[in-house]
Amino acid sequence: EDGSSGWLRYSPSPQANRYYHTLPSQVITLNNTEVSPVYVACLELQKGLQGIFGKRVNVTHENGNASASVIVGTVDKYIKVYGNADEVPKLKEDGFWLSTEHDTVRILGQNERGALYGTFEYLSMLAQGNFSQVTYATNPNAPIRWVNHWDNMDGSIERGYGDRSIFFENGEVVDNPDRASKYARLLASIRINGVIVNNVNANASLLSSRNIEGLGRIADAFRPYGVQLGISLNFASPKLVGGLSTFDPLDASVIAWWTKITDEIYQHIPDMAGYLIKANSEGQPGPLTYNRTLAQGANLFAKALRPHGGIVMFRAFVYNQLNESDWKADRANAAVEFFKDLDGQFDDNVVVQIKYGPIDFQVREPTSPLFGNLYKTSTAIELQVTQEYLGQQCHLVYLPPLWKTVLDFDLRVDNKSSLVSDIISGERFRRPLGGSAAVVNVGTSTTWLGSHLAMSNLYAYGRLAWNPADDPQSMLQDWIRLTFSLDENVINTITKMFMQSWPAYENYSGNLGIQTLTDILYTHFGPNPASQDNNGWGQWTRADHMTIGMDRTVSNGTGFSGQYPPEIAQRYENIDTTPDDLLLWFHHVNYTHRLQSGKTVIQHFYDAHYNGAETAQAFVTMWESLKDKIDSERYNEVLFRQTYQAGHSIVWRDAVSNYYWNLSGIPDEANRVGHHPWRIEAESMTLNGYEAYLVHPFETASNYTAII
Ligand code: BDP
Repeated sequence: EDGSSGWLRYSPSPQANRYYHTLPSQVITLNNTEVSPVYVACLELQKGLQGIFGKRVNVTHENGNASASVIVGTVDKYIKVYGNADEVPKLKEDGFWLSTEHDTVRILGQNERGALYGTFEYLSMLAQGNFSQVTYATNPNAPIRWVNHWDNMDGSIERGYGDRSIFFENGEVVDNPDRASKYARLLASIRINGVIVNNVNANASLLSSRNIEGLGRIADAFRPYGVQLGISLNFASPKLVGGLSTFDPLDASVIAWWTKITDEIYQHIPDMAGYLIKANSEGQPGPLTYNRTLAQGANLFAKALRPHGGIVMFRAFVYNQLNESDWKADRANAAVEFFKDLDGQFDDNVVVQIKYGPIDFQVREPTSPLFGNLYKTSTAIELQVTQEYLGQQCHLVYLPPLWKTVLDFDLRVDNKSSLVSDIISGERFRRPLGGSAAVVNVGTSTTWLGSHLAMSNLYAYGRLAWNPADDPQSMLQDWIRLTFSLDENVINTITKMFMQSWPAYENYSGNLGIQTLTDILYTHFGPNPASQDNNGWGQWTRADHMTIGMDRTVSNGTGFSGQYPPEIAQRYENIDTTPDDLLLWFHHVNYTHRLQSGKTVIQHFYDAHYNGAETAQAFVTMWESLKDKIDSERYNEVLFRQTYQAGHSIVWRDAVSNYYWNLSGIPDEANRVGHHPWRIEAESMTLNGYEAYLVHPFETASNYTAII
C-alpha cells in the first residue's frame, strides 16, 4: 500500500461471499474500437470485479442474452443493438445513465467518455459495499473539468511537493508515458477531461518539433481515458523561438506563426484541448507590451484554435497594483480593473479563468467579484489542490469546505440568484463554455501528491467539478472507504480529523480574513506575519500598535467592496454586516474592536491560535487510534506528517501570537501567550557543539532564539 493506486484499489470486499452470485458474469461491450474509453471501461470492470470479489469475467461483443451481464457503451450504440433506450433521459455531453436493477447492469454514456465514467461509478459503489439497486442519470455541471500542472521542462514542478514531473525531464517530454497513462486513469475516475501539462510560467522551448512530438505521446496515453491534453504558452514565443522580431498579437507575421504552430500541434494531437495563457502577470510577457488589450491577446489564440475546436483559457490573475507609495492601491482590485471593460470583446472559444479569491489561494478570501462582472464572457474557477499557502502537503487541510464557500456564494447580480457554480456552468449568463481548473502538483511520488491524505482533495475536486452541490463530508467518506477501509471507526475518525482541518489551519495561520500569515515573498510556508506588510505587493494586514486590517470599503478604503453587485457590496461596506471571518479583509479596526462573537479582535487571535494548534495535536492521537486498522506503510507515513503538523502548528501559534502581543502590547486574558511553563526551550538545554543565536524575524523562534 504505497498509495499508487489512490482510491482505485479494488481491495477484497468483506461481503464477497454474500454477493458473489449476484454479480454479472460477463461484460458486453457495445463499442469495439481498440483503445477507446469503452475498451478501457471493460478492462476496468475485469480488474475491479477480480480485485473486489475474485471474480473473472469475460468481455464479449455478442449482443444475445444480456442476463447476468454488464452492458457498457454509448446510448446510440445501445439503441442500434437493442432497439431503443426509452428509459434513458436525454444526456448532456459526457453524461451517463446507470441501472443496476434486475439481473443486467447497464452503463450507457452520452459518449464513450460518459460510459467510462459510469463504469467507475459502478465499481466505486461495489468497492464501497453498496449493492443497492439503482437507476439514474447524471450530467456534468460544466464542460470544462481540467487540471493545471505547473511542471517545468527541466522536470521540476513550481510549488510541487510530490517529487519530479511525470511529463518532462531535461528540457524534453519524457520518453515513457506509462505514468501519464496511470494518471489519466485516476483522472477519468473523477471525471476530469483535460490536463494542461506545463507551467503557466511557460517555457517557449515546449514548441520545438521534438517536444510537440513528445506531447503527442502523452496525448496518446491520455486518450483512452477520455482525457485531453492542453498546454500553457509563453506569449513571447514568436520572438523567443520563432525568429520574429515581435510578438505583437496584431502583427501579421505573429498571427501566421501561431497559426502554423497550432496546425502542427493538431497534426500530432487531433483532439488537443486548447491553450492556457498567463499574460502580463508576474513578469510574463503579454499583449500590453504592444498596447494591445488582454482580449486581443486572447483572441489571437482563439482564432488559431477555432478551426480545430480548441479553447483558450485566459487567466484573470493579472495585477500591477504596487502600493509602496499609494495606500489605496490594492491588488485585490486588479482582476476586475483589468477585465471588466473587456466583457464582450473575447471570442466565443475564450474562457476567462478566475482564481477563487481576489488575491491568491489564501486560507480565507471573499469570492472573486470578477465572477459577477462578466456577463458576456465564459468563465471558469481556478482552485488549487496543491496546498501552496496551506501547508504544502505537510499539514492536513481538507479543502472542499473552503471551495464551497465560493462555489455556493450568491453574488446577487441584478438582485437575482447568481451562484458562482451557476455562473461557471454557463447557465446564469447563458454562456457556451465554462467550468473549473485546479492546480495539481502530482509528481513521481508513489503517493502522487506527496501525501496520502492530500489525495482526498484531488478526489473531491473532480466530484465538485462534476457536481458543485455535492456534500464535502459525503464525498470525503466515499474517499475514505475507497482509500482506507469500510470500518465505521476508521470512517468516523478520519471524517472528524478532516472536517476539523481547514478551520484548524485557518485558526493558527491567519483568521478573521487577515489572510494566511505565511512568508509571502518566497516560501509561502511557515509563519511570517511581518512579510505581509513589508513588501510592495502587500500591505495586507496594515497592522500597527493600535489597529489592524485592510480597509477595502468604498467610503474610506481601497474601494474593493464596490466591485460586487450592490447587495453584496452593501453587506461588506458595512462593518456590522461583514461576517467575522472576513472582518479584517474589509475593515481596519482597533485590536480591542468587539466581534459579533463578543470577543475582541486580539483575544480572538490568541484563542484561535491556541485552539487551532490544540486541534492539530489531537489529529495525532486520532490517527494513532487507527493503528491496527490501517496498513503499516500508510499508517506510519501519515503519522510522520501528522506529528510534524502538530509541532509546526505550535510554531505557528507562538509566532503569530507573540508577534501581535509584541505589536499591540495587549496581553492574553488567559495568560498563555509568552508563558509556556511546560515547554523546554532548546537553548536552555545543555547542548554540546551547538550555539544559540538571535533570529530574524524574531517571532519565528520562541524566545527570539534559535540553535545552530
Ligand atoms: C502564485 C504562485 C506562483 C504562480 C502564480 C500563478 O506562488 O508560483 O506562478 O501564483 O498562479 O500563487 O501564476
